[in-house]
Amino acid sequence: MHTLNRILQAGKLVPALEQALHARYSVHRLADEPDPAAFLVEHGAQFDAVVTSAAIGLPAQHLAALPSVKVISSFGVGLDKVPVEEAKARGIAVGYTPDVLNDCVADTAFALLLDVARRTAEADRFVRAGQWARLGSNSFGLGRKVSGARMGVVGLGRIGQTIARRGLGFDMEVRYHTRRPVAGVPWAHEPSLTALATWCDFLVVITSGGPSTRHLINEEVLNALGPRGFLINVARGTVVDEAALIRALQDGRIAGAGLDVFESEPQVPDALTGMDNVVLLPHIASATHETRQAMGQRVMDNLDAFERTGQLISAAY
Ligand code: A2R
Repeated sequence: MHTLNRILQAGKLVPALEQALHARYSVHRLADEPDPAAFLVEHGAQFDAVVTSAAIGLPAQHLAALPSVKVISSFGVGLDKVPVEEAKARGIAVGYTPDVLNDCVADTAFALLLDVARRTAEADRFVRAGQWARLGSNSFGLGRKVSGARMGVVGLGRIGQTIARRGLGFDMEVRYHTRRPVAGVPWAHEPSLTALATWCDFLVVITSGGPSTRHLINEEVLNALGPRGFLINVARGTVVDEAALIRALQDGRIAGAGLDVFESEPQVPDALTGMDNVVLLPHIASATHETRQAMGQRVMDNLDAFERTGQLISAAY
């Protein structure tokens, strides 16, 4: 038994999770403190668990001020803001919520892909602005066919494989790039990211974030994607060199982009908001009632399992 007496809530959580957490445990919200760092210096030792999210994470210096913490339970699959290495070095368990969001993130990748290719958001703006009535039939122009196109998936983990399977329903040809080929999948591995970008019509990015994937999608990859190629990013904003992407879009060196994530969220560069061939979402890939509920449940189940067995259902290492 690892009874959790006092939990530190690192930041804002979805209401249902916050409610469940506070109903079950004695929880303190760090966000209520005017000076969180000073609070942790004085009171850090009383907490034996931290609950956070992929968006908020936990600064390593905060973890350093929490000497009694035994477990961190994070809402989300991204670990780029969670100090996993520091936790591991101290034997602190790190829980997260993989798998339960695969479908919704994959659906969002396709929502972006279909939207940017068939120009549905742009067409909606066209109708609302009265342009259809003013300019008449066929005035909107043409989009790009999705069915049967070539999709390159960058990152073929849990979500990447779900996206690749969606491609089958659209009769797409699918190939992927990862550092190591994935055994037992029906799609061809492309060891060169540039070669994958050259080959495909849609390059869908779904790697993990963090330093190892920073600016993986750079000028060279975008040039390889070419003026008929579209970039979709549902991974992390840091994976794409945003300045290079803007230049490529401005020069017409790629056809368009569908983005759920950005380098400095929630800031989106004005250069992007002014373009009609980009679709911009406010990081909502997993944001459905069903999936957010399941993610919150996994945060609670991880804590519960840790209390009962010392093990997590979904452990980050
Ligand atoms: O390279 P590998 O064999 O470790 O494959 C992983 C791939 N990946 C990379 N691919 C190419 N170049 C890299 N530098 C690189 N680093 C990682 O990303 C693996 O195929 C994939 C990550 O898969 P999972 O760990 O299963 O993550 P999941 O659940 O699919 O979520 C992906 C990301 C999250 O980390 C959040 O940032 C976002 O989706 O929501």
